[in-house]
Order: sequence, then structure tokens, then C-alpha cells
Amino acid sequence: MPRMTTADAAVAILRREGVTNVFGLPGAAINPFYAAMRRDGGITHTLARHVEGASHMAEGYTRARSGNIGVCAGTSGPAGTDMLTGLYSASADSIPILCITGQAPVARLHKEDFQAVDIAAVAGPLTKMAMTVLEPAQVPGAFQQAFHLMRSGRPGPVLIDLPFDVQLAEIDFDVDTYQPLPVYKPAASRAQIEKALDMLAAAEQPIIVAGGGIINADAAGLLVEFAELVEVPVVPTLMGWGALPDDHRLMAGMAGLQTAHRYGNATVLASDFVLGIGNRWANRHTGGLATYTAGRTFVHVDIEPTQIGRVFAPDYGIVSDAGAALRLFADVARERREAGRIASRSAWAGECRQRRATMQRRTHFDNVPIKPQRVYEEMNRAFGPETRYVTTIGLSQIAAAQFLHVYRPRHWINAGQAGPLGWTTPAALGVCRADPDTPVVALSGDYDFQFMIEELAVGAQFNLPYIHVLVNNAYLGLIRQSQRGFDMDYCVQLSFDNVNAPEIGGYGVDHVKVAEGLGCKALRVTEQGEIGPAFEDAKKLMAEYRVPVVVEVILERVTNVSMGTELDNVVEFEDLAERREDAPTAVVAMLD
Ligand SMILES: Cc1ncc(C[n+]2csc(CCOP(=O)(O)OP(=O)(O)O)c2C)c(N)n1
Ligand SMILES: [Mg+2]
Repeated sequence: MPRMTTADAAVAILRREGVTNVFGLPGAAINPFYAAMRRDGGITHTLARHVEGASHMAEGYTRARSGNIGVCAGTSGPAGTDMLTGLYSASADSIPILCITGQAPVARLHKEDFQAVDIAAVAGPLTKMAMTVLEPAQVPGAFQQAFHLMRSGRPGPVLIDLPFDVQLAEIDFDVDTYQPLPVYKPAASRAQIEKALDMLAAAEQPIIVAGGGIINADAAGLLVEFAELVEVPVVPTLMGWGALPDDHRLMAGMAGLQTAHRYGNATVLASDFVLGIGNRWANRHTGGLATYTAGRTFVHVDIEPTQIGRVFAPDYGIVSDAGAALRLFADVARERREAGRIASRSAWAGECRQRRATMQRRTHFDNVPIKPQRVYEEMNRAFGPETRYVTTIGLSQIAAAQFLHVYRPRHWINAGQAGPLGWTTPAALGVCRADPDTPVVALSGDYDFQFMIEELAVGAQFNLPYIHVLVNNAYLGLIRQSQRGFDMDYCVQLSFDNVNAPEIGGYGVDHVKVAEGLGCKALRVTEQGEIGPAFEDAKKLMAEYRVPVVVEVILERVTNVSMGTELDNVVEFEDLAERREDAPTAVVAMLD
């Protein structure tokens, strides 16, 4: 039997489970694992500048490509605690990542050793398994179980904590006969699908709410097929956006309090039946439940049994992987269609399209300083359907969801539930690592950008080119807007007179200089006519230098973005589109 250190066994298992990339930052307590990676030679390591960044890179890496599992690694103590935010954001969005930490030697764990923290206990609620491996012979099993758990049922992260002496201990381990454990994914039965389709058939105005579970299951094609067979409009959730192309005739718009369209909310409110697949009734999607559920019948399909009924009791629940359910939904719907048993929905689907054609928000403003809406209009012009967008939270993210277009699954990469500031830059770098051939456009507000700005150096060092659109209002904009309810503007200003950059007129940080200092290229625009040309210049710079290129757009300081507390009372702050020229890049323009 081959004899090796547990660290060598761990790396061998990573390879057998398909891992080719690790994002991390070494420290003394994880050096044996790094030594094993070095001996193996088959893993590309990306050195983060902050360990939290490594965890978000791992998330971006997973989210970009089906089957990927991002791995982040760090030393004992603060490295593990730094990565907690990545574990939270991954678990909240059902994203598998593996976090590997070093730890103090077993015999000293209880002695308040240098950088010894009980990371497994701390990470417990954020993971599907968090384990400090105390017995060397358990290491292979811990890794095998980690991959099984990350891929089974509702996907999510795992943390494995390896004491220093455990990493160095030798065990007998045969890599050649190692096998990943089978993955557990519940599947709907035919009787369940028939029943759900009967309920749908009884409805007059049905919709499908398509969640991120469909993207996790790689089932976007099946969703489109099923929706077309039953001719039912689709409302994607924020995590499901891209499962149905934005220019599809059954795309009814997103619904919710913030990241939503006016026509999406109106269609949900006009519906009488909702088939939710792989979604979790997020509160930013539903708003108040009384409004959301009144007069509607609900069927909920989810891979995790305890998700059914968590937010409200559906009329009928099915425990199933979204892909397995959609395959059967499509099969049964096809049979019914061929038997002439599917009623035409063209009147209702046409009504939803009509709402889309008439309920657009205005994007075409010529103001200087620039209004944010105009930036998204220019992004729609400059970036094609192949673009992968990456963003996290803020007015910038909310407006992006209202105005940008997404045409493919995994092309809207967003920390939907956790919304951790600083996520965008490292997540975008992880996306670039996962798929260097697809153009990546990240979007940040000024504060999200500053939060983990050091990670730009990682993009410069490892030649991970992407375009980072930075919309600068010199404000914690979303919080400024939410403070209107408290009648205050308190601790949300990011503006100051920069003694080194008087030319930026009180907007505070000179992002161009910082980005350049970190090895990236950067452009700043202040007038709307410069935005489009700057995006074209950025594409050229990216191709020439192979580094991240920042395009900073100086915005007007205060723009309130549409939002509310109920689907039927989202407040509009700007003029609505009345003519085609008011929203020239709205997808509806391409529909008719
Ligand atoms: C770690 C963390 N702290 C606080 C928040 C709350 N928060 C959400 S958006 C936001 C302001 C973001 O400002 P900016 O990135 O400039 O975006 P803007 O809203 O101005 O577009 C804050 C503080 C958060 N999401 N994450
Ligand atoms: Mg801001």
C-alpha cells in the first residue's frame, strides 16, 4: 500500500475529484498542505491579497461553470475567520466551495496556542460539514465525504481543518482505487409531476418562478423546453436570472422589492398560480407574504425537503432536483400536448408581453453629472449576450438587475442572499479563472470597489483580465436611500477633498491612481458621451495588457432607485419610459 502524508493524500483526492485550482494564502500552519500541492504540481494556485478574497474567488469559480468546486485555503486562526464570509455567502446561495484551513497541533488545541481557534465550531452554521480532523487516518474519508456533501441535495460549502501534525502524519492510502462517493439527488415521481400539471392546467393565469436551483442543476434548457410546451410565462429569481434568455417571448420579468421590473411585479400580481422551481421565496423577491400569496395557488419544487413550507405553506410541495423535475415536467407536458390536452395560453402570455412593452423604466438621460440609468443603457450597447456580469450589493446592483440584460445561465453572477461588500472583485477573478474565454464585466459601487480593492493586484499578477465598471456616487448609496426613512444622511458620505487629486472635485478616493498602483489599467469618465468610447477603449486595453481594466463613471451624488416593501407599492423616483427613445436598449425593442 502506498504510504504518504495525509496532506499528500488530501491533494491526491482533490485531483481525483476534479480540482485544478486553489485560491489561497499560505501560513505556517498550512505549509505541509502547500508542500503537498507543490509536490503534486497539478494544481494552479492563485495567491489572494486577503483571505476573504480567496473565499469569494472560490465562489466565483464554482458559480461560473457547471461541475466546478472552488477551493480556498488558508492557515490557522485569522485565515479561517476571514473566510467565514465566503462560507456564509456560498451557503446562502447554495454554492459548493471547499475551505481548507491549517490548525495548531492536536495536543495543543486546548492550550490557547498561537492562532488556534475552534474554526469548525465557528463555521458550523455556515457549512454542510465543518470538521477538525484529529485522526490522520480519517483525512481521506473527510475529503471524500466533503465532496459527497457539497454535491448532494442542496449544494453548499464544507470546511476541513487540518492540524499541523495531522497534515504531516503518514498513512497508507491507495489513490488509484479512490472513487468519489455517489451523489444523492432526490427526483420527483411521475404522479407528483402529473398532479402539479393538473393544478397548472386548472389555472387561468399561471407563471413559473425559476430559481437558482435550475442553474445549479444545469437545467436551463429543460426550463425553456417546458415553459414553451405549456406556454407559461417565466419569472426568474435573482439567482435564476439567465435560465431563460431575456429576449425570450415567455420572459415575464423579475419580481421583487428591488432587483425587479415593473412588468414582472405586475405579472405576479395578475397571476393566479405559481409553480416555483428551485427557488426559496426570498423576501427580496416576495415582499410582504400577504400581498404575494393572496388569491394564488402555489406549487413548490425544491431539492431540500425542509425548504418546502419554510417561508409559507405551498398548496403542494415536491422534493426534487430541479433538473429531474423539469425533465419529467417536459416529458409529461409533451405527451399531453401531443394528445391535445394542453390549453392555449396565448392570451395570457400576450398580456404579459404587453405589460413588458408598456411598463419600462426610463434609461435615456443626458444629465451631467451622469445618472446611473444611462450607464446601464451604455453597458447594454457595449457588452453582448456572451458577457458574464459579476456584482454583489448596493444601488449599483439593484439598478443593474433592473436595466441590464442576461441571456445565458451563469452569466449573472451575484451574491444574492448575503450581499457582502467587497465580493465583486475577488468573485470576478474566480470567474475569470474558471472561464478565461468568456468576457467578464464586473460592476461595483465605489464602496464595494474599495472594500477589497487590493484583490485587483491578483488580477494584474496572474493576468486575469476583465472590465470593472465602477459607478461612483461617493456615497453608501443604498444606505443613504434607506436612511430617508429615518430622515437622516448619517455616516454614509464617502466624499472628501483628496489633497492629491483636487481634479476629482470632492469625490474622495482617486480610484484610477489606486487601480494603476495595483497594476491595472483604469479610465475615468464624467460625461455621458464618453461612456461608450471608454468601454471600447477598455476592451482594447484588456486585450493588450491582459490585466483588469477599471472604467470609473462619476455619477450624480444622489439618485434614488425604484424600490418598496410590497410588490404593489414599489416607489418610482424617476420619469418612466413613454417612448422607445426613453429606453432604447430595453429588450422589448427587440421583441416587436
Ligand atoms: C459587509 C457589509 N457591510 C454593510 C453592508 C450594507 N450595505 C449594503 S449596500 C451598502 C452601500 C454600498 O455602497 P456602494 O458600494 O458605493 O454602492 P451604491 O449603493 O452607492 O451604488 C452598504 C453599506 C453590506 N452589504 N455588507
Ligand atoms: Mg456608492
